[in-house]
Amino acid sequence: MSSTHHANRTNRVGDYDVLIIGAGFSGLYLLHRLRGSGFRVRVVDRASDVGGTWYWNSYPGARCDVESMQYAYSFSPELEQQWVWTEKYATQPEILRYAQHVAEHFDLKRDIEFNTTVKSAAYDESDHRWSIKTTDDKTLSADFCVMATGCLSTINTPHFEGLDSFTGPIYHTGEWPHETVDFSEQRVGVIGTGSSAIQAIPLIAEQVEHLYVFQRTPHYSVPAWNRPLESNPDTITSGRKAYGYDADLTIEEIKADYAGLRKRARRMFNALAFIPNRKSALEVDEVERQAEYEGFWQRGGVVFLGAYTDLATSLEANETAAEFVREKIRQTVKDPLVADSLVPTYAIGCKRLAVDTNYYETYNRSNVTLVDVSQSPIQKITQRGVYALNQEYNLDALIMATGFDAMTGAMLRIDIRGRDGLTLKEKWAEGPRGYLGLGIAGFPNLFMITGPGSPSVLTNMMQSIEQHVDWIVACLEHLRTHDIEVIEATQSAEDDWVTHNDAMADDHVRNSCSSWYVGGNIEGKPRVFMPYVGGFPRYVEKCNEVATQNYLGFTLTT
Ligand code: N01
Repeated sequence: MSSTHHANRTNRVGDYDVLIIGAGFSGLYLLHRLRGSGFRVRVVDRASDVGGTWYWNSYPGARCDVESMQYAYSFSPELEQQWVWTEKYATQPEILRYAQHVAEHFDLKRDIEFNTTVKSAAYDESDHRWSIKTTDDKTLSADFCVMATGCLSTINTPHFEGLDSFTGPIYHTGEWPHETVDFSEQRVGVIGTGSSAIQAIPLIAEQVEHLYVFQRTPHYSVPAWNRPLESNPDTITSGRKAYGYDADLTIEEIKADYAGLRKRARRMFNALAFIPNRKSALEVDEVERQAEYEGFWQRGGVVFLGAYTDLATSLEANETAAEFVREKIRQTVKDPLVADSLVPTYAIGCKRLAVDTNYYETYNRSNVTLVDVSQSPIQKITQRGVYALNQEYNLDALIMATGFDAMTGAMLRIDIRGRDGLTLKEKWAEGPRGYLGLGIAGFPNLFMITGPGSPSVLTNMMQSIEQHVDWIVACLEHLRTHDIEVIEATQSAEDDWVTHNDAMADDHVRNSCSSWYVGGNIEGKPRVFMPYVGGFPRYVEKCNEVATQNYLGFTLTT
């Protein structure tokens, strides 16, 4: 650090107080905060610009499924007032412009190295420093290293026999080209029907000659009812207002008390301001239940799962909501056989609920074919297309909407070595282990932002990112003030946290199917429920308690 004990090496080129890997929303905010606090910081990112996930996921239809007024930083009231979101759910280009605006406004780019991929990160016990090596053989070192690598940033391309033989272009939604891809008059195949596919399919279907969707598991989706953000309070319908949702406040109303909205959000399980129903789905009769689900359906968005308190905790309660959505699918999709294939049987919200515009309606188009590979997997990819159900589907282009090696992939693709040469790969062989999703025993002076074991992907990521960054900055300031060189999670604190996590997730509805939350989409990945399912407020309380008790569960060494 730039204080006393490391003063002799602070002027060496490539030496910093803190290295941050990733220039997405985590890395940007952390850089801003640490620089403001006098730390010497360097950020590296493999992309050629800021934005992280919003840089890479530029496929048609990509948007955030958290409302734009809430999916924005809260740390700067000036930024909150200045930026104008144009739609209820912002598009990927608009979010990327926001990230670029933040980088410009706070002059962040001068401390970021783009087009720089980290291949290894090693802790040197002799001088308590991290040293990272990049693929272009550059070395950077620092007292602390922070993995701001994102939860969904390592794409998953499943192994299909013959994939290399396909003669047309293959795209992945998670690494989409930045130039416009024109599919007009083409036969296009999409493999996968998760959130990315659900956003892309309706738009691609409008362009192509024919779209073939290869579906292994159907996904639940609720409507977005996306709309321009009105700035005139009078245009909000009284019905929606009466429902009392924060989402239906106008821009002016929110900006008049943005802090209030954030405060309400932080009290919520998923760090999203909305008004949930406080009843159990099982304590009301069928008529009331249907009316409530209809109200949430008409409101749209992921908060559908807030229609009752027990949709995430009781499979019986969950089934009532699941059946409501299944019925909506049956009503929307005209061909009953196609509708049957699109109806999921598992619990709703177990895989992350998708939010769509015209997804199910798209299957009523004559140029869209659903290929149900649930009973018999895709056999191979040929030169000309996809071979499935003993038939070749001839394609001009193939889209992999096959998701990510979530939560651990981005860290494990870097060769991370901690104390005694322990590799993270070895440490996480049976699944990720860490303390609060912030620190890892055996890996001193290394922090994660929204790592496994924190609520992260189950919450509004912006709130979780800010909470982690604020915690880490306060921690580093504390270490500097007290001349502490090394901080490391203790084995017992980590074990207790992992046990607590597992116990919370044990009977949870989200743990009742296969999904990327449990690594189920990656062959050979150990099944562990990775995000913390105990909710944002409880988690924050624990983090604050740890900090106020002199970083309880961490050893601090001067
Ligand atoms: O990925 P997914 P995604 N053969 O893993 C299928 C966030 N996100 O990119 O379910 C055939 O959900 C797989 O099938 P199955 C959001 O958190 C946010 O869509 O494993 N199919 C599934 O259908 C989301 O949850 C937004 O049986 C194969 C699909 O590929 C997360 O990113 C927008 C297969 C993958 O779905 C990931 O979403 C988009 C195979 N071998 C995404 N392997 C926002 O709005 C996999 N599949 C913010």
